[in-house]
Amino acid sequence: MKHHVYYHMDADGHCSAGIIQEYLERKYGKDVNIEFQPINYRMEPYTRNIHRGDHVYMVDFTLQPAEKMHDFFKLLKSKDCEFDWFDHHATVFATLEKYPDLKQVTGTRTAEKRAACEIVWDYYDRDRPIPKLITLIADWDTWRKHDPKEWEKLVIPLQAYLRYLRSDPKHNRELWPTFIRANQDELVGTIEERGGMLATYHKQLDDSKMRGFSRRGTFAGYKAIIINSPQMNSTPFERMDAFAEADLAVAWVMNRQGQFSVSVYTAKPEIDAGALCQKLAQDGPYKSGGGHPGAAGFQTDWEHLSSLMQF
Ligand SMILES: [Mn+2]
Repeated sequence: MKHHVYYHMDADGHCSAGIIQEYLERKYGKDVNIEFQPINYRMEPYTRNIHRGDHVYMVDFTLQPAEKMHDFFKLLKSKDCEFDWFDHHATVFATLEKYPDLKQVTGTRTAEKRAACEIVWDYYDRDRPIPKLITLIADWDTWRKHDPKEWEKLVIPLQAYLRYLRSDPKHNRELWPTFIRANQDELVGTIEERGGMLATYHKQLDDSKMRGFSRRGTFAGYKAIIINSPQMNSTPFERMDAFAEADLAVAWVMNRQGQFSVSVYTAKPEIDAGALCQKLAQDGPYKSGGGHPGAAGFQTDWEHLSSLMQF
């Protein structure tokens, strides 16, 4: 029997998959057969290796559009697979509403401000105290800045450190079991020191990129700061003076498939970036998009994207 773990390609998804890996290694031994399947909105899930009776997990992710999620569920059902599904993105509830039979899938779908790695931990490991590492990743993923000092000192440095270490369990099988079992106080010291240096350097690169390449204009009718760049989060935008007057911060890039991948952020509570991205995705050719009220994304083509931007 094989375990197939599908997980969102970010720190929360990597960590969620890592928690399942650590759990399975304890339960079945280190040689347990796990196939890691990182996934993102523009990708098709690779399902050809799924055989009768396998155990399938999907963490921090819901296939979009909803039909795709339902087809995946039906495929697993036809192969008598066990299926555990965990997500905390807004898209999950629209999907459940459209296909109520998905509610029978085991796992956790939450509307609370909790990260996938936390709900996955609670499901498999609720009797062990949650490692500090996981809470720091969850704080980042759900943008919980309850302690601004810790945010600068640990939360952001941990993101840099995880990227440096290549935290995708598909590429680094040792990382998550080691980190989850580590003395968390010592690990926090390492994150602060090594991650801190990486984060400072990263910040300097981001700021020079923003100075050199961002433009002010409108996006889908909203006042926006727009940049042509991959791998952005909202913090370089937030450090700009113009951010206070803007409704949206937008980063777009042409991906390897030739599609245009657009990230949209907002600090305005009256704007729902997740709903906006879902709508804009429907207006374009690929129908793929969604996310959180403050941070979301979608895929489209150049014709549609260029029509959304005015300078
Ligand atoms: Mn997440």
